Amino acid sequence: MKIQIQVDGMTCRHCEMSVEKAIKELPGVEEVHASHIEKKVEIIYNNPQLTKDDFYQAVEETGYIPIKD
Ligand SMILES: [Cu+2]
Repeated sequence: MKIQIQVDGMTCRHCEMSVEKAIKELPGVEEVHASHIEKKVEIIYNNPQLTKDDFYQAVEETGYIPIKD
């Protein structure tokens, strides 16, 4: 499964890594690519129980701002 979410507040590679690390801790997440320039996070995962809200929550816990659609 693949999903893309919008995240505000990232300004550099360090921010991207914080977001990537937080999302990678969710069960079944295989790959995370965050871009502060595009304000996007792409997630590849293999767990049908994960929802967008789980990703939003993981981002919020890092202090960044998910743009919920
Ligand atoms: Cu940063």
